[in-house]
Amino acid sequence: MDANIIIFHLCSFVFLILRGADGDMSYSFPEEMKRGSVIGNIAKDLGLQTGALSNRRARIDTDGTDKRYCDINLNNGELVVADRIDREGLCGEKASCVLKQELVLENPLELHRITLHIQDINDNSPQFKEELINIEIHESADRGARFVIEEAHDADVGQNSVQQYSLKKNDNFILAANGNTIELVLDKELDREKQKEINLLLTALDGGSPQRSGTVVIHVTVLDANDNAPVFSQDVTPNDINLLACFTKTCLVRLLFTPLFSHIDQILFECCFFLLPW
Ligand SMILES: [Ca+2]
Ligand SMILES: [Ca+2]
Ligand SMILES: [Ca+2]
Ligand SMILES: [Ca+2]
Repeated sequence: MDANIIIFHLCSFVFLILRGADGDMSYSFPEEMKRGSVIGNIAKDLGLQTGALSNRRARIDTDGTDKRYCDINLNNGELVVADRIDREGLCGEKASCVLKQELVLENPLELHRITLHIQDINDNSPQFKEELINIEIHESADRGARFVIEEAHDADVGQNSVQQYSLKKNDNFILAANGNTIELVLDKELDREKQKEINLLLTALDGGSPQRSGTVVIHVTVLDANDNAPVFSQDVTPNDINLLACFTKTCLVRLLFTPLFSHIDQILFECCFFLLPW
């Protein structure tokens, strides 16, 4: 190949790269826009006559791995949404979500990078892993005792993710939320003999507009503690005691004369019998 031709091609290559770098375009728009929604106007942004786009067979290319998310309307130069752009599906928990596309023009060949910054919208609600959380707490638990509750998740990011929790007013518990740690705090001691089970309603709220929320029921089973002494159901009179003593004594005498009663048992029994205050 002629040296001049090589130099010419080399210069063209440098020219293309420079044109490409100079003509990069960047657009920022929300996820989930309908197909055909307008992102921007490429003809205007590149300073081209509208007819130039179809004359130069303008098209959107991908580098082979990226899907084609936008398209050009050759009649008016508008860049439009070509496929669903779901920020959660594309970028997950990343704070920034960027898609790269490429505009190709022919005669002469030009490449322009198109950078799409996808903004999050609040299209997901906070969700708890379970619909019902079961916990067991002893009635002897002290006031101030804390019980960790699993946090809620929201697929959106930033303000659109979970921002706060609220616990429906109840007699025994308040809520303590510190970052991702959610705790029930015992504010008034439990009494199993008064209430064996308590249902609490916990709500997680995001900071989006409109705000979205998710709820979970916390079912508390109050476990028994030995906090009551046995009591007679009615007053016991001296006559009741005498009757009981007489009955017990009769049983013991019968036992004493049972043939199977061993010699040692008899001695022990006689000691107890004579020690009893009857
Ligand atoms: Ca989405
Ligand atoms: Ca979202
Ligand atoms: Ca959300
Ligand atoms: Ca008890």
